[in-house]
Amino acid sequence: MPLEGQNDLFAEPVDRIDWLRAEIERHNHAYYVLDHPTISDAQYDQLMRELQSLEAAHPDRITMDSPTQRVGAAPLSSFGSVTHTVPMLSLGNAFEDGEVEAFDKRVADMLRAAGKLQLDRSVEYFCELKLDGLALSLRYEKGLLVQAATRGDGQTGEDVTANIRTIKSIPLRLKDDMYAIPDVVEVRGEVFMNLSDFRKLNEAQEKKGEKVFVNPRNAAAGSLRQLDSRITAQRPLRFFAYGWGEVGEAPFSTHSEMLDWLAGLGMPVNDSQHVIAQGPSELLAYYRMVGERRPALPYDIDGVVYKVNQLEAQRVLGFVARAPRFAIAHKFPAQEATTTLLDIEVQVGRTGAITPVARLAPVFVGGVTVTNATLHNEDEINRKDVRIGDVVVVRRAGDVIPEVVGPVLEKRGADVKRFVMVTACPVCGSAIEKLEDEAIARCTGGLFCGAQRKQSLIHAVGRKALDVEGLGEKLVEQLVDRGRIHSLADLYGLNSLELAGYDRMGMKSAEKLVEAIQKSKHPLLGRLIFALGIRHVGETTARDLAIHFGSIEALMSADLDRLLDVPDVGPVVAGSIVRFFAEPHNIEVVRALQAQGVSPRTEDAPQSSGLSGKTFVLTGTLPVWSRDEASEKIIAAGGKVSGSVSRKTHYVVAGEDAGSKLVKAQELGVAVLDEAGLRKLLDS
Ligand code: 9MJ
Repeated sequence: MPLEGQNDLFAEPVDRIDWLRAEIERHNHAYYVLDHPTISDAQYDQLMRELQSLEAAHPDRITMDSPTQRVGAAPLSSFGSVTHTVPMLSLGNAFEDGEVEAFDKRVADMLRAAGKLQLDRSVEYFCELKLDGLALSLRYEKGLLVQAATRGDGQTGEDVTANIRTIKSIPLRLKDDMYAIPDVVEVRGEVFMNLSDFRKLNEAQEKKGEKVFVNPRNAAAGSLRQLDSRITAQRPLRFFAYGWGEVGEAPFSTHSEMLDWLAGLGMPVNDSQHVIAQGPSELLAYYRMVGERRPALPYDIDGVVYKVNQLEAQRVLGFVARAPRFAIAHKFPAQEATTTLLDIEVQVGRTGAITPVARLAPVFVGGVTVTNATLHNEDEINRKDVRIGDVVVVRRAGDVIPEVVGPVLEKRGADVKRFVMVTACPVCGSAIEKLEDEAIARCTGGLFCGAQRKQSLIHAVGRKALDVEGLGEKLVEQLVDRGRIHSLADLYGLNSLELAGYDRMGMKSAEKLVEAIQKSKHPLLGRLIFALGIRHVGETTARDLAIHFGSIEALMSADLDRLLDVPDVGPVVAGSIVRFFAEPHNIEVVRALQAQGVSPRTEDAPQSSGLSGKTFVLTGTLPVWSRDEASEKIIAAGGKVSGSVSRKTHYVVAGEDAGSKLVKAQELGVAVLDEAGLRKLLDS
């Protein structure tokens, strides 16, 4: 009998079980699909524990759609096979603009011939991202998830149901509050892993001494094909739906409506970055826009997909072989490729850091031909077990420096050689030192080392420092190699006549360069401090120091305590500055610059505004500004930009695809703004 009062509803544990299940899945949906948590982790755990104990007391009530069943089950000996009732198609590919134009022409011609498109109209396409994951088909019967299968050869795939149940964003039961659910609903989409989750997973794997994965796709594939679903349950897999297979009665007539319908059933749908476009020029514009945003996306994509939006038109167009005629994948240049590691050489950087560099057989990756890639440091080479002669995976994403991801072990020959770290600087012969808590080995030669001298000069004349236009790396190298420049101050003694004698320098460009050098004599103080190349002093810190001390003399004579008074300067930075000015040759550089007439202008403190002292974190893709642009504007208005959200964060500015930083902000109650909100704040 129900008791009196508020608990009436749940007087029977059995009712409470149903309520808990619905409640937990509601929170799962809010957290994993909508990216908008509605309760704290602790409250969620409490609901889960209560459900577990009720189910333990009533084992007859345990059902497959209970959230308690998402933890994984006993290992399988092999995967069963599943015959797809509607084949799982793959997509035709286009790489060149011309192929996209040809695709659109084929589609338009066929639709016109069938009387489905007027002569003067363009075809309407739904354009979406092409996730670089694994295709999956989910089968729901009477709303309940009964089967999950990989694509396989398109006709027959593998039964991965036990693994898929552990993915919290995939509903175990479809939501029926918006639509009546057909008896059979097959949802198709992509299983993938976010880049940040992938990195965390690899760190954890490494700590446990287990296999690290070369990329998110491999990690997702390995996790999906685990016979032990308890392991899959620990892996941060995600899913986005983009299509359907067998569906009883389909209440939609366009691809775009179909996605809305799937979202209404509780399926995760990628609702960002898609557009409806008409005709080939809009398709190509979309491709280029996504290409620019690609490096900032939280997951890997390998292209975009154009799909004819009208389902009736799709039906008319039909299929060729195993691909639909109504859709095409427009691929980006691959960000990864394999090639042979010919040798490993070391380079000496500005601060003496010794970086091993891979010399590679030329390979086309990320849209360019790559012959060198960084290997970061010795530990990294050992960790990745990369050997000279190996076939290696090379990655170049966006404008990021190409890197060697790892060896292809199956292709390792018998004659590969391990890398041996140098014990003396290859440029100046000085000893190499490696501090205990640092991964990086360093040449101890300081400015005695030609390599460090060159790099210091390149840094000092760079855009963010003294900004000497027309003085490139090649010229600096020649000037140092010929002994013409020993330190920065020597730059101011150069004349156009001698400069004109250097490679690729005419009299005109030499004169222009001398003018640029003279112009750089009066930089802002912060830029001059940055130009000195003090370790741990980036452009922002240099500016803070300039504002705080007001002159180079005051900075040079500051002790540790005075330095620690500067906002945002901690012991590491302060120690580095004290050590820098304790070196007589660094003082000499400053004196020599002064003797050449270099005198900086004082730095204006940012105007006191609503933003001074406020810390911002930027996340996701903003509609108009890039994150760099937004950062610059915040800093110019006196605010600070940080990379991680904490209780000290004042605002999180979130764009599309904001992920964990936004969740954290919501958990901590940090104010969240969009770009428009930020603009308002800046304007006020
Ligand atoms: C991916 N991989 O994101 C399709 N895909 O459509 C999207 N794949 C697809 N669509 C039909 N967005 C077959 C495959």
